[in-house]
Amino acid sequence: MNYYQEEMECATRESMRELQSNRLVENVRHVYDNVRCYRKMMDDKGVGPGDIKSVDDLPKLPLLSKDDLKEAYPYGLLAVPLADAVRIQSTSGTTGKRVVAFYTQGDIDLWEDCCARAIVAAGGGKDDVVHVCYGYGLFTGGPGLNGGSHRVGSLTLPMSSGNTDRQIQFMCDLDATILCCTPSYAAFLAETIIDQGFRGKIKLKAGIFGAEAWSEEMRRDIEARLGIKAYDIYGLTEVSGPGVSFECCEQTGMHVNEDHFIAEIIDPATGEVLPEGEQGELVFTCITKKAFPLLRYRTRDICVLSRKPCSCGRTLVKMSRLMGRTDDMLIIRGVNVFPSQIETVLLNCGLTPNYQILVDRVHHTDTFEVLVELTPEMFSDTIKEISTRENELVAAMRAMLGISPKVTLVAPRSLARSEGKAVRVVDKRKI
Ligand code: DLL
Repeated sequence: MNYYQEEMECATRESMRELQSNRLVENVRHVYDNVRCYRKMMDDKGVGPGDIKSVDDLPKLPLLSKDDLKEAYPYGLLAVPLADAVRIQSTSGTTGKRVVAFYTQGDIDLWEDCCARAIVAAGGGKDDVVHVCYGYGLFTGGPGLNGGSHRVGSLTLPMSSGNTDRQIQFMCDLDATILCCTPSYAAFLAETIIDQGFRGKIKLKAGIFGAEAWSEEMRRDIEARLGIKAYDIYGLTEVSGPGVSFECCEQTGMHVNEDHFIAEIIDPATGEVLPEGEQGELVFTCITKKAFPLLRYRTRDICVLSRKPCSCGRTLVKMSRLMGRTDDMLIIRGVNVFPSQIETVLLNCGLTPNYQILVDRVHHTDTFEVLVELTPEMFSDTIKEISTRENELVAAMRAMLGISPKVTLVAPRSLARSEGKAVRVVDKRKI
């Protein structure tokens, strides 16, 4: 079994808790002393740094939300002198609000270590050629995996996103073995590689895909098309970037790098901490970062934590695949709908994960339509066959969601492809 930092990845529960407690006490003091707005939040809650003696005291600290970050923009949460900060990264702004995160050189080093753990867990080593087509620049995907790949000593291809033909040419010519990109771009690359007859020329063995939700069915589909093992990777700009957690060979959830980030699950409505195994909102506390060390940050991501022993030998707690976000959950005619549920239905019915959800409100009633691409093989079906297929999809979606959308099958390749995160939902009700 390969580990990048075995001592941390396979630590006993007791030693990890002790390490976390020591680091927590130190970082709470650091934040209290250096971040005025969080000090005020602690003072308002009547809690001081002296009240935090171990991980058990974590729930005493106030929760921090994205709105707090917005209010503190740009420098309000910077916890070190500007002279010690060496870089910023920023969110893609999918919810319309940008967040700027700061890093010291030490913060970047530990972030790259986290990404290196993910690459090694996916079977990467010095002899590998790591093809990174996450975006570079403000987005954390490219810089994070690039840095991790350097740490591992792999040959790194800093491709960034875009120019699919060039991506495929480099992948073939340089014998890339590990592909890093969003799952939707991996699916598009797979489609193009097969169409252009390059399937026999690629040497990929693994993919490290994250930054957006994807289903188990989509994983199996990409694995089969590219002949690889596909690993999930999770992270968010506010907490550093990719590598907050990563998947191992068991592929049953992502190990959280607990020596750097403490994970909790809370009830999104009440803020109460939920017991292990219950589904709720993921909250992170950074215990090693210095420039932007968020404490009890609400991610809005919904998942479950599990400490069930893992066959890979890692003892780091595992978070499940995300079940959605508290803010991408659509409420259509009063029913909760997550895009991931629709994706599962499509893949179960033999379709591709190329779809778009259109929601609108007409005469005070929500309209709900799903555009779904036909596969090239289905495109030659008769109108009757296509209409039967639409009806089957409506029934399968009704069974999964409890409400029926209008399903419209469209021509293969007619929905826009994304090189980064895919746009799955067009909700006109908000406009
Ligand atoms: O997406 C960081 C990243 C880059 C992760 C590359 C993995 C790979 P943000 O742009 O700040 O950062 O978006 C963070 O994306 O709160 C989740 O909602 C979502 N997300 C990230 N990874 C996953 C994943 C990067 N594996 C937000 N599965 C997070 C589902 C994910 N959603």
